[in-house]
Amino acid sequence: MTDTLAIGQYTDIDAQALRQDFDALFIAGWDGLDSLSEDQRAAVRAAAYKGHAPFGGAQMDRLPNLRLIANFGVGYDAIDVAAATARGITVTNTPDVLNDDVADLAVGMLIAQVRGFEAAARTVRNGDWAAKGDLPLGRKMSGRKIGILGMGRIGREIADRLAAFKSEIHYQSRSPKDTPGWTYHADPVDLARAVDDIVIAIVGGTETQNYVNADVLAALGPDGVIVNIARGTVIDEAALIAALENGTIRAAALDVFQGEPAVDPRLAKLDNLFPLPHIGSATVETRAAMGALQRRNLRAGLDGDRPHTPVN
Ligand code: 8YV
Repeated sequence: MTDTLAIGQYTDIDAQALRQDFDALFIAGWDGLDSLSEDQRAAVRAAAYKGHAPFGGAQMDRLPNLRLIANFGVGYDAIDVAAATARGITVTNTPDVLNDDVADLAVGMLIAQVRGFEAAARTVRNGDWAAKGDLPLGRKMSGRKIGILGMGRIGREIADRLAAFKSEIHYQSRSPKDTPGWTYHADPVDLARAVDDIVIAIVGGTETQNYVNADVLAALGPDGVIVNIARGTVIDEAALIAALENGTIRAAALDVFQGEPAVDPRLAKLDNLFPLPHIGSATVETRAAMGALQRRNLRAGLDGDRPHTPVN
């Protein structure tokens, strides 16, 4: 009986590797646990987890011999790490291998909204360019003051890229970091007041729920663009919808949403929102690297070695 349970939607390549290297048993989601026998559940020592549905104590208790949860992704806010630690379960994630992709996406989304790419593309597609002529002007991207919320590994990659756009970088995080002259703010409202645009790169979870609220949006102001590549929970979506509707801020670009993949229809229909379906790490190269790191963690954990990238 296999000791590895793969939970979630895997690509054919990852599924094949998990089958070949670990003889993994697959379930698409938590409902699938019911289809396993008690013996199959008791045999599971390692879970390869992919997805954003909560993985809490209740699920862990149905796998009584679970010792490792290897998450496919850097963010592990879906996993109750305290519950895992209390049960002697190690949790791992896939940091660093996706930093470039997520940072590239964040910068692309920011430029798209500062210059107004989406509205502009629409006028070519619907004939408005020929019928109505030129659009109102966008704003110059180079030289804007950008605030990064969260100066972790991904935040730093975003800031490094923006330096090439002659941006003045400001950031807010729990404590000041060693940076090449970027300006630290202890408070997100102070950050918003000091910059033109904000890129959100903080971790998700209960600690950062609605961190970007109506006060932050008001402080950013009517020329500001917000980009979120972190987690949907980090923005108060009701406040964002109001701010986009009444011009409190100019535009937003979101790769993540509260309750995704369902998206609030009021948000989805706003012309000044550029929405993407959580594709930050979605490239062939990066997803291959994430899968490989997940499997290295699984191998180490099952062999009784310390995994490569543990979070507890
Ligand atoms: C997802 C992500 O893991 O790494 C993260 O934290 O949010 C993504 O890369 C990916 O969508 C697979 O679930």
